[in-house]
Amino acid sequence: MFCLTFGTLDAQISEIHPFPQQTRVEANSQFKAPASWKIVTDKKYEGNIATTSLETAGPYKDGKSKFTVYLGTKGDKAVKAIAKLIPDRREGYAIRIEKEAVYIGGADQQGMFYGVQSLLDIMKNGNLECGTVTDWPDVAWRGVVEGFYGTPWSHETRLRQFDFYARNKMNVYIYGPKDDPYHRSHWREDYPETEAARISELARYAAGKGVKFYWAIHPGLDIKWTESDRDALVRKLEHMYDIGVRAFAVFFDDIWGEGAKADKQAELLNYVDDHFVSKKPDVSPLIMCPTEYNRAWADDAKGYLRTLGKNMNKGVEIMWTGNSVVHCLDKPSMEWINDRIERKAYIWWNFPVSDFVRDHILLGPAYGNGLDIAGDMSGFVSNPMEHAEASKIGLYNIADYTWNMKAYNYEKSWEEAIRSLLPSNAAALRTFAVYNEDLGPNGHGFRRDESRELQPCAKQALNGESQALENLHDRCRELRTAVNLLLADKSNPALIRELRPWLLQAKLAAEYGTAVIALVRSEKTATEAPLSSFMTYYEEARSLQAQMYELENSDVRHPLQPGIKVATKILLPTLNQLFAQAVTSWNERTHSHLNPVAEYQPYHLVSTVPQLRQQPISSRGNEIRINPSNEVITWPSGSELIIEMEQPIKLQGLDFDFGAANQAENFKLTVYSGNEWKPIGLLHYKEGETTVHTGNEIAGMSANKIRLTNASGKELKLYLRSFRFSKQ
Ligand code: 14T
Repeated sequence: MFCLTFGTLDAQISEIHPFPQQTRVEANSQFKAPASWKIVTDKKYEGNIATTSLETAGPYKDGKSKFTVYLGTKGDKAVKAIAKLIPDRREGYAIRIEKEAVYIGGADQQGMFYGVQSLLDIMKNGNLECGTVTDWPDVAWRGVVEGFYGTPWSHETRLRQFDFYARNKMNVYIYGPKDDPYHRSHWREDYPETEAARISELARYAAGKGVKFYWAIHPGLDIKWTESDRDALVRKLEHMYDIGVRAFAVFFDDIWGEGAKADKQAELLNYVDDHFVSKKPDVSPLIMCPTEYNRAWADDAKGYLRTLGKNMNKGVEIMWTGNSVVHCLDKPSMEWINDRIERKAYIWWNFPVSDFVRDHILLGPAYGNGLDIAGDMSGFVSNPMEHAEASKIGLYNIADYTWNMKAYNYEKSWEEAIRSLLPSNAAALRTFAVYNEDLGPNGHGFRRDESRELQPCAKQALNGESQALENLHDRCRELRTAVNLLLADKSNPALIRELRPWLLQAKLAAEYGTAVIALVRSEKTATEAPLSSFMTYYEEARSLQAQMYELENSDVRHPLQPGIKVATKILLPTLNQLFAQAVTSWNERTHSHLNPVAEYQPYHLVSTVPQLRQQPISSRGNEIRINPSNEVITWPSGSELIIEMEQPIKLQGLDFDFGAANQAENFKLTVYSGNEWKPIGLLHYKEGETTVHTGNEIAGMSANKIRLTNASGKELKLYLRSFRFSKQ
C-alpha cells in the first residue's frame, strides 16, 4: 500500500463504532476524503441496503472520479483483492483503505452494510487513513425490545430509533409495548387500517436499515387452550404477515393461571412454528417470552422451564431476564438457564427501562454484565425507557457490549455515547447525566452507582473541610451551567423535551446546593449584611426545598410519574446533611429552633405488605395517590396499608382499584381521627366494578392516618391500579 503523509489529522479508523474486532492502521497515512467517488459493485446489489446507504450518506457518486469504492460480498470480483480479509462470520466484513480506493467486503449482505457503516464512521471528520479492518459481531441478535409499561413510543420515534440501530450495528427490534391493545388486551383483533399501515411502514423501514422487525403478541391474559383460540392467534399472525411483518414473538410474561402452563405454551409455539413459520420461506425464527422469565420466579420443582426446553422446537428462541426481573447476567446464571431450556437463552435485559421508577431518568452507563458470556446467548435485547432519545445512552453501550464483548469498556463507551447523542453540548450532557444514574430504592432492588467522582469530596465536605466545600460549590455551579446550556440546546429537541422535567429539577438542586454552601459558610463567619446573613440563606434553602417538592408535584411531570428525582444518591443527601449540620449548630449557638430536617415529605406509607413498602406517594393539588404498580401484590391475611400525614388533613373522598371486582367486602378501611380509629364503609357504585369508594361520611373528617386492612381472612393477590384520596 502506498500512502502519502499529510501530517496528522483527526483519528479515523478508531472512530468505528461499535468497537471493532481487528484493525490495522498505517501510521501517518491520513488524507482528506474525496469529494466524489466511483462505486464498483455487482449489479445484483443495486438498491440493496449497503449500496443505498453508501450512495445516500457518502461523498457524491459519479462515474469519473479516480477514487473508487469496491463493494461486494465474499466471492465477488469487486472485492477479490481483500477476499482473505473477509471473516467467515455472519454479518462480518472487512475494509481496506488505500490512497485512491476503499474495498468493503461483507461475509453476507448485512456484513457489507456494516462495512459501509464503519466507513461512514471513519470518514466522520472528512478524512481517511490507510489500513484494514476485519470485524464481526459476537452476539447474533443485538437490539431492543419495546416491552415496557407506559406510553408506547410514537411512530416517528421508532423510525428514528431504527436509524440509530443501523448506525450502531444493532439488528433487531421487538415490538411489544404492554399498552398497545392489539398486542395484549385485544390480541385477537386485527389492527385498524391506520395502525396497520404504520406497522407496515415500520417493518419496511426497519428492513431498509438492516433491522429485523419482530412483532410480538401477548395472548396469555385470557387465552383458552382451544382450537379456536389457537386459530385466532395464527389468523392474527397471518394478518400481520399480510401487512408486511416477517418476524414474530409470543410473550407469556406477567400472567398467571391458565395461560401460564408450559406444556400448553410449548404446544402452541410448536404449532405456530410448524404450520405458520415453516410454511413461509421468509419468516425469521420464533421468539417466546416465558412466564417464568427469571430465576426468582422459576419453580424448579414444577419444572416449567425444563418442560419448555424439552417440548418446544429447538428453533424457537426463549427469552430470559436473569436471576430476577432486573438483574445483570454472568456465566453461572447463563449456564443455569441454558441447561434447563436446552438452548442458548435470548436475553431480555431490563435496562435502562424505568417503568417501575418513573421518577428517575436513567442516563448512566450499562455495566455489570459478564464479558465472557457472548457464547452463551442467542441474542441480547434491551428493554429501554419510554424516553426513547434518552435511552440511546444505554443502548449505545449495549451495542458496544454485544458486538465485541471482551473489549467492552463501559466508561469509555458511555463517554462516546454522550458525545454521539449530543455533539454540540456533550460536556453539559455529561455533567447532567452524572446525577441521573441511580434508580433510587425500588421493588426490584436494582441500584446503580451515581456521581462516583463526587463521593470523596462529599465526605470531606461533611467533615467540614473547606476545600471540599469549595469543590462542591463548583460542582453545583457546573450543574446549573450545564442545565442552562441544555435547556437552550436546539440540536436535539426530542432529547431535551424528554429531559426537561429532570433538567428543571437539577437546576433547583444546583441552586439549593449554592444556598446550602452559603449557609454553611455564614454559620461559621457571621455577617449581618442584608441578603447574605445566615437567616437569608436558611430561607433561601427552605424555599428551594419547597420548590423542588412543588415541581415534583406539578404538571411538569407525567401523570403516572410519582415525582421528578435527580441527584438522589450523593449530591442531594450530602446537601441535606450539610443543611442539617449548619442549622443544628446555629440552633445550639443562638438558642433558636429552626427546623433542621431538609426533606419535605408530608405523607408516609407504612405497610405489612412487603411489596407496598417501597411504593412512592405523590400529591398534586388536593389529591394524594400511591404510585400504581405493575406487579401482582400479595396481601397476607390481616395485612394492612397505612398512610400517615405530617399534619391532620380534612378528607374529601377516597377510592382504589385493585384490578378485580367485589373487593369492597375484602377490605376494611379505618381513619384515625380525634385519637381513635373510625371505621368507614366501602362500596361499589356498580356490580362487577373494580373501583371501590367510600360513602359521603368521610367528607370533612379530619384525619392523620388512613388504614386499609385485608379483612377477608385469606391471602389476596391483587393489582395496585390506583389508590387515592383527596383533601378539602
Ligand atoms: F417479559 C419480561 F421479560 C419482562 O421483563 N416483563 C416486564 C416488562 O414489561 C417491564 O418493563 C419490566 C420492568 O418493569 O419488568 C417486567 O414487568 C414486571 C415485573 C414484575 F416484577 C411486571 C410485573 C412484575 F411483578
